[in-house]
Amino acid sequence: MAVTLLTLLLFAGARSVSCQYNASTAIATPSKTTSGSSAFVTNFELSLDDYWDLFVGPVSTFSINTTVEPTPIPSSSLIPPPPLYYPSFPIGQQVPLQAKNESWSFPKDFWYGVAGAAYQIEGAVKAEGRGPSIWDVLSHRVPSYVITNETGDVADNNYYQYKEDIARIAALGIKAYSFSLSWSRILPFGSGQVNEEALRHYDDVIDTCLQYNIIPQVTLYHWDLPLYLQNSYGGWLGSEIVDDFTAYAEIVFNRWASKVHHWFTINEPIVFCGFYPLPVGFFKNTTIPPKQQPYVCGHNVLLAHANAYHVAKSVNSSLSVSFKTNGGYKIQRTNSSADAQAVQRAWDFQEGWFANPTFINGDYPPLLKDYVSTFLPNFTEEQKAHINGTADIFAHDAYTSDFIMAPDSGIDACTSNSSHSLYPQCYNTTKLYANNYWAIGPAGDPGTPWLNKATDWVPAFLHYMQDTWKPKGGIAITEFGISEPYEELRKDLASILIDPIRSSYYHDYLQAILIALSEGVNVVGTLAWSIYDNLEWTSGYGVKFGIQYVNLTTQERYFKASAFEYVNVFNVYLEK
Ligand code: GBH
Repeated sequence: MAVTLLTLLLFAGARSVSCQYNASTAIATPSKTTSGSSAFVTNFELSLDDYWDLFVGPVSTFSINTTVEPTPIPSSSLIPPPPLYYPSFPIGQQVPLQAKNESWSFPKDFWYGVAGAAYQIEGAVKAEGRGPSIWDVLSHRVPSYVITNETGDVADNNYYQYKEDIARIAALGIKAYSFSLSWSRILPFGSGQVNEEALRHYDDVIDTCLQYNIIPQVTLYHWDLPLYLQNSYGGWLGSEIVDDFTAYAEIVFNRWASKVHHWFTINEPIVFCGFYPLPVGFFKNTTIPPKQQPYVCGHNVLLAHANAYHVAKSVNSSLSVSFKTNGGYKIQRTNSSADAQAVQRAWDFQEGWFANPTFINGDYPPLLKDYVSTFLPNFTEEQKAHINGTADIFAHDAYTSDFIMAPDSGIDACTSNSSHSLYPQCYNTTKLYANNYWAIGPAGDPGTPWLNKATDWVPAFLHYMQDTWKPKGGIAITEFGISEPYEELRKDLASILIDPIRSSYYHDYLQAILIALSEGVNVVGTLAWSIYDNLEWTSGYGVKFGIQYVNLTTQERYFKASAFEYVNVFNVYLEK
């Protein structure tokens, strides 16, 4: 009976609608048939829980799952390690060598801090309304995308232990803490409904920094794209991302502009745009050719970043807002003109990709433009003006340097052949020096073949950045660090905590910055990567960058020797 009644009502409703059309419209309107599988789309509602279950599945949790108050930092844990440097002829008690060069100093307001990023440290991935990000899928569903098949489900449990984490770096004497916001906590589906619990969480992270006199520095996007945006329109490959990122930025800047001065919009677009094409079968398909995808991503990144910059400035014009880019010094392998051209290609395809538009002229550097203008729309004059000038400091993640050379087949044979393995960049790199016998410097862990300690090249690099991009607010090294070789194999705490390669990396890198400062380069801050060992993306937890060790079974933290080395250089050289 009920069914019949309902049927009748529906029928009556339909009839009343169709009555509103006149006869000719009714005839011209085709019946609802279509063909080609791409023409059929779904349109149904999924709750956040359904969405998790469908795309990610069960996640792990940790026993500490409410916010923990910090316990006092035992003073015994703040005793520095035995000194690494001794005078040539130690007399009696050994004392560390502090051969201070009196012509070097860090300016008083130089900020030195530590950095981390949401997916790598937070854990608590389903807590308090967080929506899934692409990294939940990559780690849970794509076999061996993280080579160890580990996930960020628990990570360093920072979501609950952040008070302790902030108290610990304050106890060391560190001045700044740089972290990223999880977009899919704040907007579980990437746009639309805001999750108040997430806002309150980050309120407290920021307030805790201020309470401990730590300068909070906030990145809006460190690669953990809300899954829904990837599924809806291909994430950074879709132009819709520009408006969605802008709306997210509005929420963030309106909430925290009064408490946070140092902002970074987007972390290392070269890297995450390079993740495209994402593994087939896990996300929405795209028809954009694989080699073009990184640059389509980059195009949207520039527009999204520029919007976010202007949003921030409209909220508070005194904020410091920048991109975070990455790269390294490019050393010409030989003095051939082919290698000189290769070096320029490398600058244009790495630093220049985002630095030229934001610092120079709102447009891509010439050698990159030769390639991307074959498929990307040119920026309009209006867009160029909108993009140019949208970085207050040159915030660079500068870990290492490379020798650069032309491809064996020559540059032209590469640029004219889209199936060349080095296409479209068409330059080659090596870390090997002098007949491929010596590395550029001590190697990091075998899990990071891209990383050697090459701190000798840092002064030249800083000069190059200042001379080329002329950042008004100076240069900050917003990530630097090294994976201590084979650290994962050390099983007893005593051998884990002394990390000599990392310690000398920070010591020498900071001295290289002091040299550059003394030569007139304006360096304003440094952020050590990382606050502690964390999920090293596709390498899992075995590759360690922390200046603190984390026991992942108990979630206890321990200072490594490098933490003291890092702070010590400032104790010696910071202007009082
Ligand atoms: C940073 O990227 C990231 O911002 C941070 O999240 C990460 O934990 C940290 O580095 C340490 O890796 O394997 O040859 O394909 C640094 C820049 C870009 C360097 C990707 C390594 C991979 C080179 N990284 N790159 S390769």
